[in-house]
Amino acid sequence: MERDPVTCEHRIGNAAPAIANGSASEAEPPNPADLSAIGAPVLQRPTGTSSFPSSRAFGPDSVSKMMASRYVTVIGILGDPESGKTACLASLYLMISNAELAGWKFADSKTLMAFEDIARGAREWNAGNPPEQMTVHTELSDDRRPGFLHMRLVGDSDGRRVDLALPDLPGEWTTELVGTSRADRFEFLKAADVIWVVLDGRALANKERRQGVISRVGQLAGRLGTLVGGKMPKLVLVITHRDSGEPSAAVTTLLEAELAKRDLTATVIPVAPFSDDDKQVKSGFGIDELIEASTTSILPRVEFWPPSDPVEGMRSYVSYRRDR
Ligand SMILES: Nc1nc2c(ncn2[C@@H]2O[C@H](COP(=O)(O)OP(=O)(O)O)[C@@H](O)[C@H]2O)c(=O)[nH]1
Ligand SMILES: [Mg+2]
Repeated sequence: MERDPVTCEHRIGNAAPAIANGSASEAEPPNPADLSAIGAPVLQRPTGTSSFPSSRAFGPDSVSKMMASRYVTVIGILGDPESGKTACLASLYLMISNAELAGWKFADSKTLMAFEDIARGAREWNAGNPPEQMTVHTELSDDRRPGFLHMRLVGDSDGRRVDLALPDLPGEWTTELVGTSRADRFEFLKAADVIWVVLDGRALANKERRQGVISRVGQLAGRLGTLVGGKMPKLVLVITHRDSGEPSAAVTTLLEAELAKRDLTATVIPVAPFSDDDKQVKSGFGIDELIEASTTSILPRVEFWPPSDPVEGMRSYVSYRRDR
């Protein structure tokens, strides 16, 4: 400020005489309360959680908590060991994370670590060769509670947001459900919107194994019917190994007939979460269709306010939806 520096009151040499001139400051005894505060924390500890959420698989209680705040589409995934359940989830994750899933974009996932864990197998290529097994065999830390994966997607065409809760269950659970009807761990299916029954396409293509697989689907559907008590969620038959060939019309008809015996219908979707022959069928084939089928409701859409010509004396407003 262009004043003489010597006159500056903040200069060290200038400050000392100021204290010496002040009368009380030196003579006052130190306050004991101030002394005891020395070394104590300067700031209050924040009360919120200090770390990021774990992002591992959800327990059923966390899914319920999430369902309290928004609509969550719960998908039940059943199928024998090695049928391709984990592969479908890993493929879904790899597709959406590379923006390859037609019609959908990634919006969020609360369980990224859990997705990473199941997809890791597919990334570990040795010397340029794809791994023998793309997925690791599913084992749960808790044998009684399913672990859920969460993913939020946004539809490209309508901006629709869907939250999916997908459990990655060991195939042994399905085997035990069919064999011994052990159903306690499948309580969550009562809240499911969709059930995927994952079938190994190679077993269905094989004439000797085919009938066995089909009658097991029937038994499984029967067990599911008893489990959910009447109101069956939408059934999707997911046929993997599309890369080894398309399921024949005969197979689809037999599957549908088997379900019809129990008054059930299902959507059949052939998929190839991974492909041995990328030129014929690309890895991730059919996963977009699977998601589409799982997110569209079986109920017809209700037109919110259908247009109609006014009629003199008609009480349209009062009787709106009375006939539904
Ligand atoms: N080529 C090919 N391999 C598949 C397909 N689906 C699953 N697999 C493989 O089959 C094996 C068993 O699949 P997995 O998902 O672990 O079976 P899960 O026991 O039902 O979870 C894995 O090595 C997958 O990579 C497919 O459509 N094509
Ligand atoms: Mg698995």
